[in-house]
Amino acid sequence: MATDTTSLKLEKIFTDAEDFLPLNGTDHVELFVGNAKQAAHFYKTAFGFQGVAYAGLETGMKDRTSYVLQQGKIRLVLTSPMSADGPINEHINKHGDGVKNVALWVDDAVKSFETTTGRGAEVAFEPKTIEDENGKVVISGIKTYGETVHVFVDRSEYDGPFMPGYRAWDSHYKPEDTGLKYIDHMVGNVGWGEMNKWVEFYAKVMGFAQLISFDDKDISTEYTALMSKVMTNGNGRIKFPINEPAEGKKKSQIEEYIDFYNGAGVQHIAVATDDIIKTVSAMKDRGVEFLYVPDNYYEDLLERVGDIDEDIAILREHGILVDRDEEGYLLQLFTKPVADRPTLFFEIIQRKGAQSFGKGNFKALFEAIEREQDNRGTL
Ligand code: TYF
Ligand code: FE
Repeated sequence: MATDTTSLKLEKIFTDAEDFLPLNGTDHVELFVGNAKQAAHFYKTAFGFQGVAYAGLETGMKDRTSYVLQQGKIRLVLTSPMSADGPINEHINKHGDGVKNVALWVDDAVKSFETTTGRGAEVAFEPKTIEDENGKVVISGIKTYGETVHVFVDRSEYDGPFMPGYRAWDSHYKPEDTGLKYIDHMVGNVGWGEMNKWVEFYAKVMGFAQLISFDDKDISTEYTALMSKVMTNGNGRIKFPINEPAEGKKKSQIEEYIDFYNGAGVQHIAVATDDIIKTVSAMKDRGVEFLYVPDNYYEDLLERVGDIDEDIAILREHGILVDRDEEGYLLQLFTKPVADRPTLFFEIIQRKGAQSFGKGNFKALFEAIEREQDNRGTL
């Protein structure tokens, strides 16, 4: 591991200090899936999300059905097409189930659109106002890596369940939550040699800065075969690491993703909890599969991370990983892919001071991922 001990800091590498794209946070994440009804059941049952809103034939939506789920501040939208053709079908045909829209909550969706397209963003869709009896929402969209879109959402004049066109979804089935609070970061996988292009996109077009830490020195080791840089917005609420494959002894996990997703896309959504042991045991009980970490990971854990509040035996029982940086430590664990293609997965993370991403766990983590790749015959 690199021994540079400068603490994690924001470094504006491409732009000046002005935040020309103020973002309040993540508004929602929309997945295009083959069967939204069943996916909604999965995220409720296994992850503990609650049903919030619905749009479909009953609400006058003809071409699609969408379910909105929420837990803490995390809002997921699951959308399936209602007919044979069209862009949602094409997206699912090409990518399988995956993230289409990473929506960002802004005060002005028109200005956000004009600023970013003026700085070179490609248009996904022009600003539009949608209205119903609950008020109005203004949305606009720009393209990012692959076929992924950043939607800007201004909901300042709306007071309804999700957006105009949706109605409250009141299901009798309300499984208990699992303690998930907010999205900590969302990672994009991009093609060979494309990481810096997208790093530059987030810097120039969206005013993000690279989050520099001792973490990102030579991240590409014999185990990882990937490179990664973390981009963050002005107030630090949005963090987007970008991975690209690297040449290694084995096939890069990023290349495996790109092969199955047929291009760049969201690799993982990291969700924060303030009690990872409780969250992970609840999710396991409900059938979520996590990456397996061998027992010997825990043998030298205390030497590596020093004193921690948690009982190592319990962390070991659940396979929870720990890493420390200059500011504190973090606990994290990764699910297996949530669909059949080895593409999108989730990370459960609890931060106790640390603002980094678990570099000390990369060896154990990447070996675990490689074992899974080996089982799939894709290594
Ligand atoms: O977001 C991160 O950087 C960490 C580590 O394929 C990581 O969660 C990096 C790459 C990867 C899986 C996890
Ligand atoms: Fe992560």
